[in-house]
Amino acid sequence: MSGSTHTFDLVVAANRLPVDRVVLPDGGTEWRRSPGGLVTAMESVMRGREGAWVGWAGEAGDAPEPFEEDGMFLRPVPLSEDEVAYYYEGFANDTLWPIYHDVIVPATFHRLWWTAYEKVNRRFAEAICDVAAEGATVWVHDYQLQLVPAMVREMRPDVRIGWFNHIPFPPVELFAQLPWRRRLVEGLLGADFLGFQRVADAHNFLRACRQLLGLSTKGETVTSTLEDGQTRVVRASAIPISVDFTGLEELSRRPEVIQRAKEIRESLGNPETIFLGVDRLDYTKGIRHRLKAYAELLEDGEVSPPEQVFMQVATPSRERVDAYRELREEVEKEVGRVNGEYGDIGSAAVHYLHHSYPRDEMAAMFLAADVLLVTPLRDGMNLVAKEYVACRHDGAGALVLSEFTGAWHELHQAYVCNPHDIAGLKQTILTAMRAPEAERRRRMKAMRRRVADHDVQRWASRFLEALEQAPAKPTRTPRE
Ligand code: ADQ
Repeated sequence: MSGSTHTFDLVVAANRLPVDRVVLPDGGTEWRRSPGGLVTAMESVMRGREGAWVGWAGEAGDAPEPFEEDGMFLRPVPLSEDEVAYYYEGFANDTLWPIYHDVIVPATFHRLWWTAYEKVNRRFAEAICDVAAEGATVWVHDYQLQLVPAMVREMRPDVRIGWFNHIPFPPVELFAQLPWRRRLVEGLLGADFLGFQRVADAHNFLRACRQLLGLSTKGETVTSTLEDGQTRVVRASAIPISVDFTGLEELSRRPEVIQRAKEIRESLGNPETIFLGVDRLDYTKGIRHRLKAYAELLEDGEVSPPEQVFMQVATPSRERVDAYRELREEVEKEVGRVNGEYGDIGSAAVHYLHHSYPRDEMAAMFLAADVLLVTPLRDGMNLVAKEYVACRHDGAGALVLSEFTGAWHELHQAYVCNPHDIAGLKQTILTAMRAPEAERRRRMKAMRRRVADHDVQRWASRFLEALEQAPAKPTRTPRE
């Protein structure tokens, strides 16, 4: 903290704060650090720096007073009930999310939602400016806050602004559907550096600048002319996110986690093969396609319980948005049908778990699973795939991975699939299941090397380095 003004050299802004309010058995409440990868990554870059985090605390209504948690200054941003409905569930999750994920479900356009999005983005920008020290570095995250870079720049030309997109950036033909497309691009162009998961995402953004705003681009940079006639150059590059490899590996080596993995296998009847799916219950994750392929394999007699068992963990998500409610109903109906048809007493074909789990339980599931099925129709990265690889310190396990994930661009040794091609997906699942142990180990070893080398700490430091040097191309670090 610099003096009594409470300003910081590094300010991170994301829709959510990195903590959740938990109610204790005695009725009291406390803040608990959320276990996500972003928080871990930020921990490593905030260590030794004076850092603040601006975000929503997760409950509608008044925001708690700013507070400190584990050496990080947290500045809550309030959202009213209507703003949660219009800005968050509406514009972010029912307009932008479908457009940015190939319109797997149709996007909804409401001018009222847009107005709330603008208003909330402005509130975030003001909160950032409040806590940013002179010349601070501001790192804005994700599609909920695309107007924030330009708003902060207008108020605080002294700070450096970076933005990272955790989800895909859509092809211009889809992005162009948005009535507010120009405003979104202009919002982002307030940044010095824009980070994307894949090279294709950065290219899609640059193309939107050219085609929709008539701006000129060169390599990874786009140049815009300001009102005073001066030009600004912004760099847009791929900096793929990752996981805390060392932390996950350590966790999965713990004797109690290894023991728990054994118990999971036992409670499933020690099958020959455990297939696992772990996803937020989201239509982008291809859960329906996966279930369809698995149901057909059961029908074909290629897999059957108790020798093969499929465990699908589906985290509850966005349950107030219609498309998510419908997805949950469909998935649960299909699981019921498949179990009714192919399960037996004490031997279900599909184990469906609609819960959130602590990190150690997730690590035990990863260790217990012979084949992880990651079949999204579109996914910015997919951290589950990398977490699985990081947890397999035993070198075993196989990964079936959709070519429509960012992770596929790094994990080429996975068993690749196109989830739309059900026949192909079935074949890939069988190939992964039947592959010789040596081949599976060889593939896992290569993938582990990749994730160990490109972990989340490295992602964060690469992003900050690119931001510091933008619009110039960052000089390569010795590890690259
Ligand atoms: P998500 O769409 O949420 O993230 P993903 O990358 O898979 O997708 O991250 C999900 C996280 O939640 C993982 O860390 C996973 O372990 C955890 N998780 C899932 N189910 C869980 C459960 N039942 N209990 C506990 N934890 C669970 C968005 C983008 C992705 C991008 C990330 C990060 O959509 O494409 O990879 O941000 O940039």
